[in-house]
Amino acid sequence: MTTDNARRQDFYDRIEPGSLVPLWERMKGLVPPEPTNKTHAHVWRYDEVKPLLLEAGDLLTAAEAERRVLIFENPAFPETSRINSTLYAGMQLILPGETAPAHRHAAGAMRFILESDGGYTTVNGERAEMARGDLVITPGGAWHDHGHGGKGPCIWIDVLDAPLVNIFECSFSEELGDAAQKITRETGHARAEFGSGMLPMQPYSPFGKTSPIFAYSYERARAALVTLAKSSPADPHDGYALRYANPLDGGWIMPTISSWLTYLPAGFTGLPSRATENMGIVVAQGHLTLDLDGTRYELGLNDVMAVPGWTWRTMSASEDTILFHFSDRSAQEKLGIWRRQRGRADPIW
Ligand code: GTQ
Repeated sequence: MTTDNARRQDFYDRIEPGSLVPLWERMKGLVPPEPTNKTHAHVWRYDEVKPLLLEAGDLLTAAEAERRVLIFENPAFPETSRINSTLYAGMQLILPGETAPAHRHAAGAMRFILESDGGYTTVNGERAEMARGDLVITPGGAWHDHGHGGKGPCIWIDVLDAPLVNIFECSFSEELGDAAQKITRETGHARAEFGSGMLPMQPYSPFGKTSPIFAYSYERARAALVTLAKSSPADPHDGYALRYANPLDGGWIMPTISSWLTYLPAGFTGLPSRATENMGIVVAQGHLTLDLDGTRYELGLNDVMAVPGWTWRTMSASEDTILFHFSDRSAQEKLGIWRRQRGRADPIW
């Protein structure tokens, strides 16, 4: 036996310089019998992060920083700028009168607005006002700059698919050179053309695989959730959930990142479920109690949490609660690898 092992080791040592490795020593790691998620469940508290971000506002201008952001870096992935295995997220600040200068990149971004009185973003020449709870997207490749003509700090959560783009080694980026783009279209143009329950007669997709609507209103979404809760039962696992949808195909609004809003009425206690997607949660209203594989997490207003995939999770809420969810489900579905169990007996295959 020992001689066998010694002979094998000798073989491995001899093939190693030729950049060869025996699969039979690696099989379990290559195709694990079930997901072995490395992402840590981690909470970033708004009342801890916001003062630090405001302090950064004193250290440098938005123009100097290009983007003044504190990255949510998962403790499981130091130095990688990831909130979980596949996604980037951070908290961005601009102050009145500032501009985060125009640039574009292959990575796509979505932004969930936490505080804004007069903040706006411009995407390919069209401006969108940003109000609390709004979701604004920057499609991959689209020019974008952010500005603030109002009062107080403007703060939002950025979610980018940059880690995925970088796994594929497909990143491009460039700066425009001017702080702000020229405005070429009326504010509200995209929403009028694609987001009023109607579509252009001649089909076209200005942002390719990303939704042509780049600003989704919280006011409208919140009203929709509350209205549907009046006359339909909550999903026993997910509460009332509506996803942000691309009006051109009904799919997710970005090819890589999924996003949805969840409404949990006061007293909601959910059932456990789990899915392979790597997820993040932002509390938009109320308070979430989340049980993850038997560990309890309490999330308050504007807190952000990284939720590892394939973990049994159960949501409950003692007051009316609204959550912004984001995940890599959109990418996983395209690759045909997304799986979910809504009960322990649910089949995986
Ligand atoms: O606002 O364009 O958090 O390019 C990271 C990279 C925000 C942005 C981030 C970015 C942006």
